[in-house]
Amino acid sequence: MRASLIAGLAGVLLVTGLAAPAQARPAVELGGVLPAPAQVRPHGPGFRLGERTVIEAPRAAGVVADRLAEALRPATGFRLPIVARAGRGTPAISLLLTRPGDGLDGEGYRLSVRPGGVAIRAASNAGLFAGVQTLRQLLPAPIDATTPQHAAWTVPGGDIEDRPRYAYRGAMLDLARHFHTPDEVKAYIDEISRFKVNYLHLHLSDDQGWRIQIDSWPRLTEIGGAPGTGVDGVGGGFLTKAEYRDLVRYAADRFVTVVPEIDMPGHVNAAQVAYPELTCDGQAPPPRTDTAVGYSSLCIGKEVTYRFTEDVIRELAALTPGPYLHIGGDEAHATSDADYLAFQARVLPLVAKYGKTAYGWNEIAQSPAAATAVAQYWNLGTENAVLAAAVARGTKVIMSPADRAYLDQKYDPSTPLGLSWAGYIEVRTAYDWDPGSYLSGVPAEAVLGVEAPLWSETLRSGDDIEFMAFPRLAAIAELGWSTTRDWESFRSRLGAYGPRWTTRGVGFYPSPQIPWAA
Ligand code: TNX
Repeated sequence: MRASLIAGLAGVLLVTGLAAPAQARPAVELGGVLPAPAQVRPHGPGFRLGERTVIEAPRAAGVVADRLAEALRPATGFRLPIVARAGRGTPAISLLLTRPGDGLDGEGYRLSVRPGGVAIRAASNAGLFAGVQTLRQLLPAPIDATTPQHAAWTVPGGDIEDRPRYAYRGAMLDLARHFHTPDEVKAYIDEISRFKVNYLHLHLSDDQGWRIQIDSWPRLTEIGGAPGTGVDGVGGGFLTKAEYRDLVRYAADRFVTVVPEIDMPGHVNAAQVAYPELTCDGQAPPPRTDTAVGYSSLCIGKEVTYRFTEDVIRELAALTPGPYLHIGGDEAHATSDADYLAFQARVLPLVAKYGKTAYGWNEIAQSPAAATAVAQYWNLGTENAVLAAAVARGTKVIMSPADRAYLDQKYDPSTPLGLSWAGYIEVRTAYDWDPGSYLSGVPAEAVLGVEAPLWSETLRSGDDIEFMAFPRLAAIAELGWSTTRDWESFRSRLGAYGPRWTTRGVGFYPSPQIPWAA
C-alpha cells in the first residue's frame, strides 16, 4: 500500500508543519466540483494516481472506461490499462455497475476514494459517466494538459453520493445564423458533458440558412446551406446525414442526447428561397442574411406545407435516437393566430406519428395539441398564463428564461459579442434563480429541466462560442443538476475551475464577480 503510506506521510508532514512534497497532497477539495454533488464526506487519506494504476471495468461499461482512459492518459503519461479485474493489491479506479435496488438509479452514482483505489458505482453507464466527470475535477487542473506533466496527483479521500435534480439538462447551439462545423460541435459536447449536461439541442434551420440534409427536399441545403448563407453573408454550410449521425454517436458516447430543431411555421425564409411553392403566392422571397425575426411564415392553407413538414419530421425522426424532436414555433408574427392553431393541430401530432415527443418554444402552448408536448419557456418575466393553462392540461416545461439562461446575451455593456434585448446577464444573474418555482402557475412537477440556448447571430468561431458560453453554462448546469443553490459556494468552485479552461485553451469570459484562481 505504497499510496497510503505516501498519503499518510503527507498528512503527518502537513500536521507537523514541515514542507510536504507539494504533489503528494490533494490539490482539490472533495466537494470542489461543478455542479455541486448532493452529499460529500471527506475522510481519510486519498488515492495517488500512479504508474501501476489500472482502470477496472466490466465489458458493459467499456464506453465509460474508454472516456476515463482518454481523460487521464495524456497528462499522466501512464498506461492506465482497462482490465476486467484488477489483481489483488493493484491500485485501481473501478467502475462498478450495481443492481437496481442498490439505492442508486438513473444517473446517480457513488464515488469512494481510499488509498488503495477509487470506486465509482452506478446502476447505469450514464451514472458511471457522471461519476467519471466528478473524478476528473478531483484531480488538479494540469490533468487536462495534452502532454505528460511528470507530476504525481492525489485524489482527495472520502465519499460522494450524487444524483441529478432534473432529467433534462440542456445546451443549445444555433447552426442556422452561423454554421458551426462538426468539430466545433464536438468540442462543445466535450465541454458541456464535463458539467453533466445531457442534452444538446441543435437549431438547424432559420430565415438565413438550412443546415441539415433532407433527401426528399434536396434544395434546402443545396441553396439554404450554400456559402454566404450566414448572417451578413458570412459563412454557410450544412451537415450531411452522415455527419449528423456521426455527431449523434459522438454525443451518445458522452451521454449527451441530440435534440434536432426545425423551426416552423415562422423562421422559414431559407426554405422558401429554396422551394418557392412553400409561400402563399408561389414567388421566391429574396435570400435574407440580416437578423430581423418574425417576417416569414409557411402557407398554412396549402397542402404542400404538410407534405414538406411531414417529410422533414420523418427524416429527422429517423436520424434521432433520442425522445425529442423540436419544431420551433416561436415568433410566428407573420402567421395569424387562427393559422398558427391550424398549423399546430396538424403538425404537433406528426411528431408523435414518427415516434417522438414534440418539443417547441413556449408559443406552442397556445395549441390544444400541445398537451402531450414539451414547451421551452424562453420569454421574459415570471408569468405566462397561456403556458400555465397548457401545463394544467399536461404540457411539460423546460426552462430557458431569456434574461437568465440565454448565453447569447451580453454580460455587460462592454461585452464585444452578443445581443442585449433580454438584458445583461452576468454570472450571478444566470445562477441565482430556481427553475422549479420561477413561473407562477407552473408547479415544480411540470418542470423537466433547464436549457441554456446559444444563438449565433454575432458568433462565428469556436472562440466566440466559448467566450459567451463559459462560465455561464456552468451556472445553468448546476441549476439542472444540483438540489442546493449557494452563490458563495458556486463562485468559489467556479473560480477554482478557471485554470482547467485555461489549460485546455478555452477562452472563457473572466467575470469580475468570480475569484479566479491563477
Ligand atoms: C429570439 S428565442 C429568438 C431567436 C433569436 C434570439 C436572439 C427564440 C425562441 N427566438 O430567433 O436568435 O432571440 O437572442
